[in-house]
Amino acid sequence: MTDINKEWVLHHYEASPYAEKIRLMFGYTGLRWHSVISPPMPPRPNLDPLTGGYRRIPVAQKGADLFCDTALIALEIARETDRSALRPDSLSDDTRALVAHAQGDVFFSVISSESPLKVLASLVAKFGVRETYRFFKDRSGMMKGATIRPPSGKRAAAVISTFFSDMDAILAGQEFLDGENPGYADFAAIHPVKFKADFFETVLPEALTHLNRWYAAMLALGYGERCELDPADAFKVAAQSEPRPLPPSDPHEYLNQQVNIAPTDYGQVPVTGQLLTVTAERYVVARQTDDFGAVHVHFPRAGYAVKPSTTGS
Ligand SMILES: N[C@@H](CCC(=O)N[C@@H](CS)C(=O)NCC(=O)O)C(=O)O
Repeated sequence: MTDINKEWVLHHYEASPYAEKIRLMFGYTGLRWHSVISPPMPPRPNLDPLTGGYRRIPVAQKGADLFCDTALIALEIARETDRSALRPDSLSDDTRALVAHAQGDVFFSVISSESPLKVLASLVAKFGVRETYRFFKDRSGMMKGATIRPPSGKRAAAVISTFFSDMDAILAGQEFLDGENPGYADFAAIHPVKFKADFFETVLPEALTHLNRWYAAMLALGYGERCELDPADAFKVAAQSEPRPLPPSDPHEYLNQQVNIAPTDYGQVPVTGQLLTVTAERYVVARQTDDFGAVHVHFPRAGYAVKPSTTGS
């Protein structure tokens, strides 16, 4: 008999590339997980009450602990399954640069490398006209305050084709980016590739045989033991659980204060809570809620900024 309060819940939507990174990690590690489907854009009444408004997908939950950002979720999976190769900090300098490129310029170029008409046709086919309009409005709003400038047009097309051929060249000499077995880099690099293939229903260039072989091997990892869960049950899990014990904190100027924490790159919607713990790898804030009691929301240190808040949680 398993205890759902101690198992992974993933808040995601099927078409989310970053969620695919984690779903495949669940497949590789053979973990059992519960899937809660979120809408592809806010409002997310099934998730915001838990996180306090973090706007990106995916979010992982275990009991009354919420984990934002796939870098931190990967770290949790690596620790739980004793696979250090899944840790983001296990990468060599070269592979770290490849991952940053895959999840930055390549990820954003997937859409911007195609003609606006083709993008529109794909979106309308998936969402219908009304939702496509909402989607454009949402994503352009999300990118308004962004500190990154995604490539567009010809430059974006070149980013994609160069990335594919660079990957093919690396994979000519090794099974996976991490060597004989998949590691963090493989999961971080496959999601923009799959995004391109799925979104535009295209196949990878046939001549890139190593890339194709790796792509098939990665997808063959599957998604582990996935069980569907109603959002209300994920709420119950949080309400029935206490946040897990925290590691000792490093000193921090805002420790124990009410803070706003937000990504520094895009989707910078802040989460407000009491800053409980700061370690080399993460920030943890506590939110006191009427519906679930205390929940702890975890963020990676890298790519997130903390500021004092003047409002309550
Ligand atoms: N650094 C984040 C990036 C996540 C991200 O960009 N997710 C996309 C979906 S794949 C997103 O949240 N888009 C806006 C949205 O879904 O509201 C992570 O690793 O989790």
